[in-house]
Amino acid sequence: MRQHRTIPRLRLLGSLLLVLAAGVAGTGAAPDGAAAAPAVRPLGDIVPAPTSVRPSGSPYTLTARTAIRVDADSRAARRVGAYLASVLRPATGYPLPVVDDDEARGGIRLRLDARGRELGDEGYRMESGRQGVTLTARTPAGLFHGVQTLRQQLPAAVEHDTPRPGPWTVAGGTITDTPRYGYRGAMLDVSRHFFTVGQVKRYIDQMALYKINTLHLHLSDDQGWRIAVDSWPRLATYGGSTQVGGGQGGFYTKAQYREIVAYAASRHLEVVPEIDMPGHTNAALASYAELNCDGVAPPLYTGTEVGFSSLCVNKDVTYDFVDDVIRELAALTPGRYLHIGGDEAHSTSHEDYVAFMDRVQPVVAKYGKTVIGWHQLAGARPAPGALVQYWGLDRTGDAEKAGVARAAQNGTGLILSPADRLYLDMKYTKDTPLGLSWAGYVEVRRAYDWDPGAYLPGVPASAVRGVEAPLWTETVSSSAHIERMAFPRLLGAAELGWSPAAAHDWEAYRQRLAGQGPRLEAMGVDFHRSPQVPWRTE
Ligand code: NGO
Repeated sequence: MRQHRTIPRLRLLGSLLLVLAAGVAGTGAAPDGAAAAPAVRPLGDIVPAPTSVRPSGSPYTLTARTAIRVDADSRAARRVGAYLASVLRPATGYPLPVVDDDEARGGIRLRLDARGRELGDEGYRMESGRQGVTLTARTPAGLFHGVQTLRQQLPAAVEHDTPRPGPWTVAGGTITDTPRYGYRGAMLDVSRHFFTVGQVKRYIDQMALYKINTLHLHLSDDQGWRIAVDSWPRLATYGGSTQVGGGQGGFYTKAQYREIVAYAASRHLEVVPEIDMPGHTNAALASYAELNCDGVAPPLYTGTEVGFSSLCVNKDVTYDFVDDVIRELAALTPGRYLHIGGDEAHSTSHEDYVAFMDRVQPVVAKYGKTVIGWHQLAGARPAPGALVQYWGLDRTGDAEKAGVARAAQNGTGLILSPADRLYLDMKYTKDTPLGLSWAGYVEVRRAYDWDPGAYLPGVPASAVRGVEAPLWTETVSSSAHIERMAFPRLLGAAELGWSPAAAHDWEAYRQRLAGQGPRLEAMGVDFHRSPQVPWRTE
């Protein structure tokens, strides 16, 4: 109910504030009226849309004396404070010391308060007024998401890495905000093209700004194996030695992989590693002849066909291999999930596929992890607690959709990644230079304008655990490419995952999205300037 009341109010007050903000701009004008100060961004004019927004009172303006105050005994709050300072210091040029709560007054206060039940595991409240801004959350993740809101309420110029003039003003009022779904993911395919630790970190930072909390890494496929496995070393050293188009590929050492996981954790993202099987395994089959039914290793593969490779389902060594790989990967994974792929096993019979999944899923459980599989797993016997990731499209047959719905009715959780909505590798239009188009063209509106809660017929709403935007990289080979395809569509996925269904509104969304243009620019992100969005300048 609360959502139904607050959202229309948000819009109304939003427009009111735009008018007010114009007034504020007027007061900053030079005598000749030439140089207007920048307007204050209306409270709630952010992505994803918050649950509840109540503008009131005066704005807060950061100064060179602003401190970031944290509870004296909370290292977790201090870490979030240090992160906030590192985000705000370069553009403001202010020192922004992180201090114990009682050492300063006013300014920015970060409070962890275990009693705020209504804020859940990831929610926060932001209260701002003349004296300062207070963020309250039950968990460090909630505080961190609150920090992203505070950041987006500041002018876009705050994203620059060199000093800008300001002023750095946050509108007054209260935002109370909790996510719709606990799983809000983005996937990066590091197999078709390899991406360095630095490139992955850059993408993680961009995800965090929009409250995405899961990074799914597609670590193996026909074209490359990207994670070191001590018990089967050639997987990485040989299987990782090329990529689509024949480039040199690469792989993560265990230390590098841990670095990615730790960096993601510092941004409150959980990493979900995927080893795709039994199909999409040419890199592994090329590395070890014994994994092939005929005992002959195929050559490495650098094309973009799918569905031609399969592990040998009837050989025992296959399960030694799977056990070793899952054991070593689980040991690198503090997160709950291990993704075992299972898509497009066109070279495996249905019977073999089911038998394979019956043997492999318990191995994931044995090493303490929960299975995620692409939705073809629904056609086998998903293990108790398993999640399936739906990647079908509008034209997917009813029988396939019904199979997924049946699994959901039987307790299997769903992550929604419809290819004709959330695949970030689909072209925006026929003129998009990068990307594929097998699922059609996916412009910004199409990516955003659907409801995950009512998407698949017959699926109980409680089965939907969230959404994920996959970026397959057959045509994507640099950070600039990633950003061209992910932005701005990733923001739509983030909003579908976070914001209440009652806030879903294309008109309102495209206005807020327009305000993210200058922010992405300031971050050096060269995004797709969709004509569907009235991009702003600041
Ligand atoms: C499919 C296929 C991938 C491709 C991708 C390209 C899934 C789950 N399997 O999605 O191998 O890279 O399409 O869009």
